Amino acid sequence: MTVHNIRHGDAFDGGADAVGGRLSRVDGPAKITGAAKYAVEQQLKGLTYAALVESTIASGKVRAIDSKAAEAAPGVLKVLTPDTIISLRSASDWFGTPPPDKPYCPLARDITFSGQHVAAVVAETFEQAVAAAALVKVSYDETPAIVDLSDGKAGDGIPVDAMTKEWGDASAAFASAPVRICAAYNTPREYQAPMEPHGLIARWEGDHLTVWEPSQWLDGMARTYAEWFAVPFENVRLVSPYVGGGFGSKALALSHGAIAASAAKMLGRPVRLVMTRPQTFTSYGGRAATRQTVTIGADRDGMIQSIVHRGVNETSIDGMWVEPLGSVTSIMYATPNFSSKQNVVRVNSVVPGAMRAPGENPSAFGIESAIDELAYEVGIDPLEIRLKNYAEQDPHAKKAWSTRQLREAFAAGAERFGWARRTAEPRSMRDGNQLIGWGVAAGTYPVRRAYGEAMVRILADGSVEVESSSIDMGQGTYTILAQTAAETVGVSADDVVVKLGDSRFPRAGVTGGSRLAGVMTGAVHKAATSALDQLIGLAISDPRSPFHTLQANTLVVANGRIGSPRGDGPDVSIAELLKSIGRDRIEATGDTMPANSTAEDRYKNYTTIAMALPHTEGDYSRHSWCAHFVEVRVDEDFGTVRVSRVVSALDSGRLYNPKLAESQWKGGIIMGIGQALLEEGIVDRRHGRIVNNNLADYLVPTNADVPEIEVISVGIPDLHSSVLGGKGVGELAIVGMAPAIANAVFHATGKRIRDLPITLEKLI
Ligand code: MCN
Ligand code: MOS
Repeated sequence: MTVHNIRHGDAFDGGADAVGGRLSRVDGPAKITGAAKYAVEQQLKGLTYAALVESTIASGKVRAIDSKAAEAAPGVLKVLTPDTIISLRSASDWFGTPPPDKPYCPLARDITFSGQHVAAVVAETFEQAVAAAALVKVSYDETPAIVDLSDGKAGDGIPVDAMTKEWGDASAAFASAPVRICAAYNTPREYQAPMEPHGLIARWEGDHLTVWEPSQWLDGMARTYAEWFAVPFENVRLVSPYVGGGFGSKALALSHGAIAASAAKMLGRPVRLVMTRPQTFTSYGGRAATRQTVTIGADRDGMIQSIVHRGVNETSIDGMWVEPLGSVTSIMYATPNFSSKQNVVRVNSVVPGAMRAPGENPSAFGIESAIDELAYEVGIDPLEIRLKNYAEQDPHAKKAWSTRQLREAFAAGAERFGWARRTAEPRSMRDGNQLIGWGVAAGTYPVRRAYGEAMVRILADGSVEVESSSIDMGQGTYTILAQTAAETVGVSADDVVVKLGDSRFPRAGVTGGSRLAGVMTGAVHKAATSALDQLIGLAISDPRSPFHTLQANTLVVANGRIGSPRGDGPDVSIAELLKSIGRDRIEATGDTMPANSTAEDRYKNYTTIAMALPHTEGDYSRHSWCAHFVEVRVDEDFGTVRVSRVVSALDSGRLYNPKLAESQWKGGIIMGIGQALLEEGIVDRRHGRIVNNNLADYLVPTNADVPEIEVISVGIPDLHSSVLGGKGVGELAIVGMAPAIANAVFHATGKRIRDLPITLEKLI
């Protein structure tokens, strides 16, 4: 083919439409007008409705289920119990580990937590299903439950050796350090609380299953359904056009999905099953409760000599969730001696799960509180002590940072916040009876990388279509992929249609670990480049093309028109060109997989997390970074805490869309305010039940809790992290927010709160 060399993007200043532009959400109008149809809003012929029956005990066995009254209730089509539901096969986990060769039953006989699904009723209407579910009588043989981490029966737990990180001699260095800090930090169970509850519609046609379900991972969930029902992967289609928030909770196919799909198969009719709000607290796990001990040994100038860290998180009786508590502890500060170990403790709870920055979030609460304690102990400004102990390279991996604009983040944040005006003493700043506190903390999140795939199509009318089975749960995928395709091909973003959320589209890995934007902009860039190459190749070589006689070896596309880079010769629209060469489309599928990848590698890449590239792969350690500066006002009499000002400076590398990245960061900061001041799953110690299992009692921040938030981007392009130079955005900003607030509360009141949330009774 004729050589043509275009530095894509150079010829075309797309403004808001290009990568890096502040384009508003392209899915915004559909969402605001209600035109956006969410997964479970599909209207299907013959649709039936399921309702769940859940265990009322936390530990024991189901003795008997009496479903007679439910079966006789109006409209009831089927009552599913462990005895009547069809048998499924066990599915592999998200690493693709082969499953045990035993059947899987999503309805439990052995009860390991309160709220476990024990039966389900399917009826002609939702109301009939709910009414009949209330008639199912379940009797139990109850055994004592371990209600939470503080339960006397809980014990010390199981060591997770893979989490151990050690260098130097941390205990000896701690023992001989002139200044020693040692404190325990606790975080409670927290819940993702997405606005759209979990649920699905399942429909079988022969041995083909279609599942409409909000999802952070269509291909991974399709694999699980295929394995459960022993049908080929290709026979399962997942559809998830819009997702009303996930925050980590919608990445896996869960037992309620198995129940609905089983019911659909048994009845030969589509089944809809949607969680009630209380069920969203027990059908899957939120963030595990954690306990950490952080000890820091330092010299009198505040130089850290040793960090010893011990962490514990809760997991369930029969599942395993490890919340990596040493993740920030091991990289934030330079220390010659370090030791971090972790245990998990089994309690009678649903298995905890991923919630925005799993690991990094509680980890930062420990280390970023502890370093603040050290600052007061040695009498050094909390910002100063962080700079003093700045890690110039990854202290654990012993590798250079790909980029680390954390010093710049501290500087920019401090300047904007006015940190220099802070007086050092606790309780030294006030406004009437409001104690004012200023706190700082840092945050970080690793750059998780994986391979991506996308299809880009240039259509007869000159518009461009992008297809990917990745998803948009509010973070902006539709928009940034439109920008990437627009910039690469040389059209306006208005002329790009992005189609996501259907597993029939080119496959995509999990939307988790803040990786999707980097993965998918890379894949779309590649596919769009190849579509553009084809277009230009045809324009130059096709005898019917107006450019054929020019003997050009370079053409450019800008604003949807194609012409010579010098501006002489013909200038035609993409549509005119395609018409003249008799083509109705140009299509390219591109992926970023290594060239020698097999079909099996590809399947593994998209349906498991086994192929993800470690953030310390090669010569570099790759992370996003941030610094939060927070002002709180604490009422001296009532102990009420208000966050009154937040300035955060963040390094996510190059931003694909600053408007959306800022919105993501603000979302993380707001969630951090909730974590610091409001959120806590409360367990009834008699029954092991979550008491505040609704959004009236499980408090998340409202507008009144959220002050003006200023976010500053200090990132620079990081080509070690992604094709276009961006690092992760979605999870970064929640990391470090809770300790920044706790540190501000200490500055305001002189009280160090080491147990989240910081509620008023802890302050008075
Ligand atoms: N972005 C950018 N520049 C970059 C990277 C990202 O402008 N260098 C912007 C883009 O708008 C992109 C968004 O930030 O769409 C998020 O990108 P990324 O950090 O790659 O995160 P993912 O797309 O993988 O999204 C997942 C991430 C996670 S893991 C959680 S948890 C989370 C989060 O996103 N859940 C969310 N943000 C959420 N936002 C909403 N509204 N709802 C959720 O459930
Ligand atoms: Mo995010 S908790 O990795 O989905």
